[in-house]
Amino acid sequence: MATKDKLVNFTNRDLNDLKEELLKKYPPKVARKRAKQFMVNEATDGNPPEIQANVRTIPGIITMRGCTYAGCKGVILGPTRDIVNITHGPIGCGFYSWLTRRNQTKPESNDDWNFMPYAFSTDMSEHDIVFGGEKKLKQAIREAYEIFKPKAIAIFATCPVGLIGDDIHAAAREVKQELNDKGVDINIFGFSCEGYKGVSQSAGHHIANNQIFSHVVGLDDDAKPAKYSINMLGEYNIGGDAFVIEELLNRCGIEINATFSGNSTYDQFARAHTADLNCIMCHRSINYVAEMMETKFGIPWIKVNFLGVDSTAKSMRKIAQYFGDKELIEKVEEVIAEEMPAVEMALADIKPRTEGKTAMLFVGGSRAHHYQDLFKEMGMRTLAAGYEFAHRDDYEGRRVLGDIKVDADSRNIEELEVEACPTRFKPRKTEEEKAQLEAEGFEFKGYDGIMSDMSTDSLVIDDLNQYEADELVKRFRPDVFCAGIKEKFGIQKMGIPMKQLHSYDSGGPYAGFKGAVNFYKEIDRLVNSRVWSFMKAPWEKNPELSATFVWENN
Ligand code: CFM
Repeated sequence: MATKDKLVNFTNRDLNDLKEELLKKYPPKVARKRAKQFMVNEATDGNPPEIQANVRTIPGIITMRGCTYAGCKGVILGPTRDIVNITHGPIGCGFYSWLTRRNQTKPESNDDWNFMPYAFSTDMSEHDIVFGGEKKLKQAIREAYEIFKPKAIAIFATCPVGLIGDDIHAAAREVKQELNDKGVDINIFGFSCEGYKGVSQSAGHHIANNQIFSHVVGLDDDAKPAKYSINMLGEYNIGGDAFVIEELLNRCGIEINATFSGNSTYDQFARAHTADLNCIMCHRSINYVAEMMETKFGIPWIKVNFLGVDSTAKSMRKIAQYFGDKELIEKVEEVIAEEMPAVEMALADIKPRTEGKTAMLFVGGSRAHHYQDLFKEMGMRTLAAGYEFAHRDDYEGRRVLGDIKVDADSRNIEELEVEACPTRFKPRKTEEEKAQLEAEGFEFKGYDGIMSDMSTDSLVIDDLNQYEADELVKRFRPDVFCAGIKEKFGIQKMGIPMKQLHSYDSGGPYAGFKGAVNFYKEIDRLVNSRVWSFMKAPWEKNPELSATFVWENN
């Protein structure tokens, strides 16, 4: 690989030149579109540049994105252990979405079902596509009930289901009625999350949240929340992150009433409306639920981040400040103080080796941002970052929400009309209490985008593709590249360590204080190992071969 061109000590002019050079490879129309999604992070009037996001990937580009079904079934519903998730579609959709995300769960007893290791599919075949698959779907629901007797069954539509028009919602209603009539207490609902429905996974998150909100949240009015009861939204327990966060908060006396959806259960969703605060970790995937719960039940929401030591401490203090009790505020400080020595010891060891190293992060919707805190703590610089499917506010901050153009693809996804519940709406704080908190610097419903946290001489790129990823690696030779499994081996073959930030490879947890220490150690190991520099592609060992590798010579 050409290392002679490596960009070091570059200026924004160099970055703009690089952008121009890379875009030249595209046909003019494509280049014009990419130019709006590939930004040098230069601020004007203190504001980050406007980026185009959440629009269709240009055909022909090898995108890193997934599909709407993946966002709905895999991301949002995947981590809930006691709902039987049936994929209505060909077996491949069910198989490839089966346990591929490392969301962990911990059943509380032997009676506590965990359906996550199962793959439920209607296994549609040509006959069902031609003559309709509803009969088979209803049969599958009945069969799943007979065998497992779950509290709930969810049905997910794949692409062919939308194309042939099977009505999964009617099938769900019919079998639910049939079972309810027999005295069975079961909830059955469907998700019209066909893969093509939106431009990415993001549409699937929205569809999933709408249905969970409509069919489950608020069903259990008997739940008795603890004194300091919160819901954790947008934390999916990848590699055990949610376990670390829960343990940390429990030690402070804060109870997690429901998680959406790491280590979650059906009953948690049903009682979610009884908590006193919603904390949002990954805003991108779940802001809808927080907004709807605030309108319907009066629960305020705040943004939190448990990735990075400073962010973890800040989030814990913010929750304590919200409840405002001296006893809780002191307990939180005590727990932070207990955790800090191990963090300081780890940093003292690894920082001399990681300081000054560089990273690139391209992940779905919020990790490319959140993980920068951990790199900062190690003294590392983020050269380039971006999301697969986030929206403009995730880049530029919530202030741009009103300016986001609603296009046909977004209009395709239903927006629920939610009103205050006549009997259960209960504001958790009075307007005066909220104003008082805000006067103390407390922020409700607030988050800044990735851009304002990144240096002005970095690149921010939406929906990065294979060609651009390869070029970035060749030009910058970062010390570590963070993305997902699809990118992993291409990057490693170029001699650069690659860390999966979706699945964490086999590592984690990385959340909270203990997770931060794990992450520091892992990155130290990667950026200081020489193993990847021994990688030699066949054409490097034997230059005559290079003529056969057209992409290398273009
Ligand atoms: Fe939120 Fe996530 Fe992410 Fe995401 Fe995802 Fe994920 Fe992700 Mo993979 S919910 S947006 S849809 S933080 S699965 S746990 S790692 S792309 S950055």
